[in-house]
Amino acid sequence: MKILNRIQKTSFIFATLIVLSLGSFAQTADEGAKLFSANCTSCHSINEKIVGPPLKNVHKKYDEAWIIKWVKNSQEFIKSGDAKAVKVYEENNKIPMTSFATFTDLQVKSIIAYVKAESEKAPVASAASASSNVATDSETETTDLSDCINWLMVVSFLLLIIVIGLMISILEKLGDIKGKPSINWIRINGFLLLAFLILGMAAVVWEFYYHTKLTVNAQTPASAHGVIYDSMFNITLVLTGIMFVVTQVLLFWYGYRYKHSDTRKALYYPDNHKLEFIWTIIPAVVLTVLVVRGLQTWSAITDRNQNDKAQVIEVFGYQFDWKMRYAGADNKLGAHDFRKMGVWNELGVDPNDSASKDDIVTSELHLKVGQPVVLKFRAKDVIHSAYLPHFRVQMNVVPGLPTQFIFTPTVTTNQMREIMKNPTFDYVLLCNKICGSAHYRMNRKVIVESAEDYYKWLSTQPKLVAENTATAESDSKALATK
Ligand code: HEC
Ligand SMILES: [Cu+2]
Repeated sequence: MKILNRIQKTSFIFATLIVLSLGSFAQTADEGAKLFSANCTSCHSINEKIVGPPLKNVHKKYDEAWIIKWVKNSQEFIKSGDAKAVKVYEENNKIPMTSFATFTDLQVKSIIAYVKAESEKAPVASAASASSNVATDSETETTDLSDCINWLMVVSFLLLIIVIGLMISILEKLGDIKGKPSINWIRINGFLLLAFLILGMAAVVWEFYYHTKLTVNAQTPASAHGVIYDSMFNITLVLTGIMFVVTQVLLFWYGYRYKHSDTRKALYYPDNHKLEFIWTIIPAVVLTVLVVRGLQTWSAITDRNQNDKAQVIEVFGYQFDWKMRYAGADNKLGAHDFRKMGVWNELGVDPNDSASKDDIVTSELHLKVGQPVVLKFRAKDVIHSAYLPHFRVQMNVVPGLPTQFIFTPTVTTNQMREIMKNPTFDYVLLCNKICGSAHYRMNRKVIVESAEDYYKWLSTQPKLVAENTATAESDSKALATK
């Protein structure tokens, strides 16, 4: 009995340990997922090559200590002459990887756990496709067959055109013999013009009906100025739309209605000053109204007098990601200098400037609802373009040329999720300028929330100077004294 009891107890302890360790494994992989998506996805994915190689099964390729060393500072590691490090570097055209010197060993381990978990997911999928081998085979067969059919169709289409061409030339020869044309080309062309008009207009209506609702402009704007912006867009669309319909109908209808006729002579009508005056003045007035309204809106949106009320956030663009810098309690961004950019200090913030002491750098853009915000843009390498489609915000991000955009977000992420009936919806910050091979990776989440939630989140983010640059400073001092 005693022995049984003991076995029961030990197995209970074992079970608890297993559950706990599994739990903590899941947790580290979870933490790793977050770190990975915030720091690595601009260059890496599990299965495809982006800037760096795919990381699938990288935990099998190297031991943990090697990966930790690599992630913390790959350049130093390569310089130290490690054979494996030099090899990856050379295989990847010597593109330097960002160093993550601030990561703890545990953080890198959690990323490895995540990569491991993701790597192990993939074989399951391929096993599934292996078991359905039969299906895959028949699938390739059908594609082969449909390839064949496609070619047959192309050939028969060409043959058809040749046959029609031959028939037409026979008909024309017949007409020559009879002395009277057997095909009335003028009539055919007239009807083709009319058909083109009707089909074209139907296509326009279809396109508007099906695709407009898929564009971001069909959604409620999430900023104060977005409402004016949308109304201007719609007014322009309606005016140009009316002009489009009127001119196209006239163009094609006249082509059909007044086609050549042997019984009618064209009227000679060289000019009419009154008419020309009217069709110059009306578009000129309409365009002036549109342009003036546009100018007014633009100067309201870019009014620098709003600066005092607005919260300052820096948006830093580089190949291929974004970083945000929050000005902290003083609402002043610390000075920056490209010469200070480095492993510890990606944004080149000057740690000696008192305004940088409370600056915070993050990978997500968090905004307070109803609070005017001025985004100050800075680029590290090439021209990028910050695009926040839901807020109707877009601004070039140019190296050496500060740009900014002031706006007020009015709809929180949660409210927008309800409006769109999509519980996973998120606002985005995109790059809208093709800036290099991984341009499409410049895609970061934007979260609009209450001031309360915002401060709660901000308080969990590390301060830039205290955490990173201070260490960098002491490091460089240590180096200098060496
Ligand atoms: C700026 C782009 C960039 C970022 C960001 C980046 N890497 Fe890399 N990584 C590379 C490149 C490029 C290589 C290939 C080696 C080289 O050229 O330096 C590489 C190689 C690696 C390797 C070796 C892969 C192999 O197959 O040998 C590992 C592991 C790795 N990176 C992990 C990470 C992790 C983890 C992160 C995020 C914390 C990260 N990288 C972020 C660009 C990047
Ligand atoms: Cu870009």
